[in-house]
Amino acid sequence: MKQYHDLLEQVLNHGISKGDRTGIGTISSFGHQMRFDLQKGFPLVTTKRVPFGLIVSELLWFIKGDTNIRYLLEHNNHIWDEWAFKNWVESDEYTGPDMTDFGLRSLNDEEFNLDYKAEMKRFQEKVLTDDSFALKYGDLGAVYGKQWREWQKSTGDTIDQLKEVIASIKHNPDSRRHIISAWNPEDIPNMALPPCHTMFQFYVGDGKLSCQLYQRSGDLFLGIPFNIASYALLTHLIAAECGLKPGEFIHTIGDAHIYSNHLDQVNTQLSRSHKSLPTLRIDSGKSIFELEPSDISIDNYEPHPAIKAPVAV
Ligand code: THF
Repeated sequence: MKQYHDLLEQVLNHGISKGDRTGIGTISSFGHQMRFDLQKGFPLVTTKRVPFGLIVSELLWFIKGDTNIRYLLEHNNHIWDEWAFKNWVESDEYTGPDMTDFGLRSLNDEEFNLDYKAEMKRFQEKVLTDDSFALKYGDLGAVYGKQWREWQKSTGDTIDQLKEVIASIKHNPDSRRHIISAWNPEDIPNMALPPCHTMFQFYVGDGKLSCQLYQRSGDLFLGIPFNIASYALLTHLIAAECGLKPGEFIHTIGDAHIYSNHLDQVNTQLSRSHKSLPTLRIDSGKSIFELEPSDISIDNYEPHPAIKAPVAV
């Protein structure tokens, strides 16, 4: 994963200081590309432990077309909690302590952080146990799963982009239109967060399936290791579905940034040496639409220890 360290170094050394939506501040640089040959091992970062199980349950959640965090909570996956929580605490029905700007305040105010944690725990319990609450406040709106599987047409019916792309890869491999878009301008106001991975394209050559992602915005320390592994996994799954071998994953990023409160972590990570890449194991002859998280695992992953960092909301 030299490509990933090179990008961290490039942004660290040549990026510019830039404010952002979250108020934390970043070092940022525009327009970068990394290539990963999926024949040379599975691209899971080895210079810190990356929780692969969370990547699997998030990707299967997208593939199911689900947009409600209940499924993620059932799989102990909390990476989307803050965005659903935000809708809840900003709603008229919420009567607990004021949670305005909880992302920033939980970092800077220890007393507030305790209230926030208690409130978040209550929220998670309610999404898991109360169906009507979950329907209303567990849902992130028209995010990835919805656009991939049920893009809303003006005529009333919907488009299943994932099924259509799998069919076009199988029946018309040379096509230059194997594209899935999550960027639906009309639906953006209905999303908890506009999609960061906005569109991706598949390419078939030499019996191999490659994928290129255009990501408009990338949190290099926390999000990008997840995004690389997630799209590499998706490429493996679709290749298996279509009887192809995995080729390359090409990751193109618009605003590539390091949050100002991740700098110590990035420097720690850059001081570590790379280990050999793990391999992916998919235990089933199931179709991509039937896979369960327990069907997918990783072998020979011996990374350096995890490095904690706060996520910007
Ligand atoms: N917002 C920001 N600021 N960064 C992101 O990476 C991001 N995402 C998704 C949506 N908004 C984002 C959410 N994806 C983690 C990883 C991916 C996320 C969100 C959070 C994270 O905190 N990872 C920790 C482990 C967490 C855990 O164990 O629960 C890590 O150390 O990797 C980009 O798609």
